[in-house]
Parts: sequence; structure tokens; C-alpha cells
Amino acid sequence: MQTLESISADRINALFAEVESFTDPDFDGWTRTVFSSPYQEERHWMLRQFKDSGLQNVHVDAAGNIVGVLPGRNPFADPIVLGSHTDTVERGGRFDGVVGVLGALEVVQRFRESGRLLERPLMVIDFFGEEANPFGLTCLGSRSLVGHLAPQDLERINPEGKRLGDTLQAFGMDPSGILGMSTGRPAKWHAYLELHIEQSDSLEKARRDIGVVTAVAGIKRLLARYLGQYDHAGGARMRARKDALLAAASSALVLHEFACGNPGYAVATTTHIDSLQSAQNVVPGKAELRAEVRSTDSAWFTSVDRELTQRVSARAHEFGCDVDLEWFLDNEIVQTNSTLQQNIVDASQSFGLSWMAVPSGATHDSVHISRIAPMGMIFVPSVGGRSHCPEEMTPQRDILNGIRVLEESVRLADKGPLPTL
Ligand code: HGY
Ligand code: MN
Ligand code: MN
Repeated sequence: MQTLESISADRINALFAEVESFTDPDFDGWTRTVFSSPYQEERHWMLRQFKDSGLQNVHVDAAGNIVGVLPGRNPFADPIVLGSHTDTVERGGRFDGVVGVLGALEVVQRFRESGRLLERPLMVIDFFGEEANPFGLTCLGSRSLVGHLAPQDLERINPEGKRLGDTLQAFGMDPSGILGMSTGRPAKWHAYLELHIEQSDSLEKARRDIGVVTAVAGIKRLLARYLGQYDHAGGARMRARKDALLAAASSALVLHEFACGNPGYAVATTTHIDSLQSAQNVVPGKAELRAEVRSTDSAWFTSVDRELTQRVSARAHEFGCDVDLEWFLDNEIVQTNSTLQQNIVDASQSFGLSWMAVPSGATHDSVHISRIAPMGMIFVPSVGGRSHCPEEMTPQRDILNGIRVLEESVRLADKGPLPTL
């Protein structure tokens, strides 16, 4: 006799096996980057899954999000919304985002099959383009949905010189629609819950089943441009050089050491250093560095750009170079809703699952959604804390734990009032 758990396990297994087939074969791991054909094909498949799961009014909204609704007893009540994303980074994993979307569909199925009707509509969203992309703008669909996308964002140019607005159009979307979504009256939701893998190692190290997310880290991104002096690589005296690439390399160490020195949660990652030249016999006179810093420590996060600008500039001057630093705020630090946190704790305990409070170093669509609804996040463990790589792994048992906690957290949120933002 099949139990509800074994039915869920079989269904989730089958769906994961199918979604994994949508990837760019030129890369190891899983690659379904925004605007790619594997992502486009996966979205057509996901639309069918939304319909097959019994959701109604399944559609792609103007911001490219895939949306469906399970009606509740009161069609006029503000909905409870579950969501995540199914695009990946290049050479990414199988679980980042996918656990939240497939988990939400499974919760819908479990409510339908058990005949337990909620008071409120239950909405599921697969958000468009959550991952960082060459236009430097994450969370395209959720950002637009809450009014965080501005007309000038469509003018962003990627390294190949293409405009974001044109790229959206080429992907089959209407740029004015995505903007319209952004300028229209934001939706009003009762609560938003997202199930996600932890993408770090706190749960595994503490041997806990469930992470109750307390806050999502803020992100600031940096583009630093260095000016030194072009010289002959053979003739220029070492001490007389103004090597822009060396200055950029020293900045990577400054960023690393500054983040390591913070007692709270803070990280810094230099992702690109480029001499902008092809010659191999010329001392680089120019260089560019791209990096990002993240923290849930508001004092550190507020001052980090000023602090690092001073330290990076001082170090670059030691190499005789000037540097111009341009900082971009990707998202502020966002706290989760305390009542939803408590619901997740109560749900975990009701199943005898261990839990702990954890910050999220990764950003999520939930950061933007927190602008229009009380937001909660449920983490399940990442093996070795690894993510954004082919080794990303979360055992099925943990995914099913997360789904049960998500389902129960929805039921608890449906019953009670929630404090406003
Ligand atoms: O960058 C992030 O933290 C997320 O995975 N997009
Ligand atoms: Mn994610
Ligand atoms: Mn990710």
C-alpha cells in the first residue's frame, strides 16, 4: 500500500529526472542560464507540470514568471504564495531553485489529494531569471513583479554589447510588459514561503534537518578600473613599473582579507580580473576587476564600500596605479517574518525534525517579494555545503522533509493572521 510519503517520493523523483534533462550539453553539471534554449525548453515543460498538478489559471505573466493557483474556500482572500526558480548558473547543480518549485507543486498535489481545502488561494510561481546574468541584474521576474525594475534597467548592455530590452524581446517577452508589471499596482499577498537548499554547511555541520532562515544577505557588486602605465615587459625595470594587473590582483587579496576579518557573517568574492589586452610582452597599463560582497551584518554592510574603496585605492597606489571603484547595490539585507519563522519551527517540531536558525548567504527571489508580503524561507541541507557546481547535492529524504514542513507551514499561515511587513 503506497503512503502519502512514498507517493510524494516517486513523484518528486520522476520530476527531478525530467528537469535534469534540460541542460546545455557543452558544460559539465547543469546549465540552464536565463535566455538560453535549455531554459526556454524547460519552461515549456514546467508550464505543463503546473497544469498537470491541478493548478488553475496557469499562465506566464508579463514579467516572464510561470504562475498557477489552487483555489481556496475564499476566492477573495489574499493568497499564500510559494515560489522559487529553475534557471541555473553555468556548470550549476540540480537542486538550487528546483527544490522550491517542484516542492511547491508537490504541496499542491498533497492538498488536492488529501481533500484539505485551504481558506486562501495557494499560488505557485516559477520566477523568471533569478540567477546573476551578464547584464548584472539578478531576479528579473520577482524584481519586476514588485516594482524593482526601472526603465533604465532595460538599457543595460552585456559584454557582447547587447541591450537587455532587446534580449528579452528575442526571448519572446515584451519589455514594456515587464516594465508595466513593475509600474503597476504591486500584488497583495498574505504570505510568501520559499523552500530552498542551504548552499552552505551550517545544517550539515550541526546535523540539523531544517534551516529556519532569519535573514537574507545584502549584496553589493564592484567594478574597479585600474590605470597604470604600458611598458615593455622585457625592458621596464621592476621597481619602476606601474602594473595595473598587479594592482588589481592586490585588490583581490584586500577584499578577501577584509571579509575574513569580520566577526559576523560577511563574504567577499573577486570573480573577474582582466588586463583588457592580448599582448603577452607588455606590462598591463589598464585592468578591470569585478567582485561582490555580502553580509547580514548591517553595520558592516553599510560601511563596506567606503572602507574597501579606501583600502583598495591605498594598495593600488603602492603599485603606482590609480583606481576608480563603481559600486552597485544588488539587494539590501532582508529579515524574514517572525510569525512565519515560528510556523516553520512548529511544523518541523510536529514531524520530530531538528531545526536551527540560519542566515542565507545566497540571495533569492524572496528578497524582492518581502516588499509585498511577509516572507519566510525553509532550508534543507546541502552536502558539503556545496552549490553552484555539479557536486551540488541534497538527499531525497531531506527534500521530502522540506516539502512536509512547507506544507504544514502553509496550513499554519492559512489559519492565522500575519503581522504586516
Ligand atoms: O547569487 C545568489 O546568491 C543566488 O544563487 N542567485
Ligand atoms: Mn537559488
Ligand atoms: Mn543560485
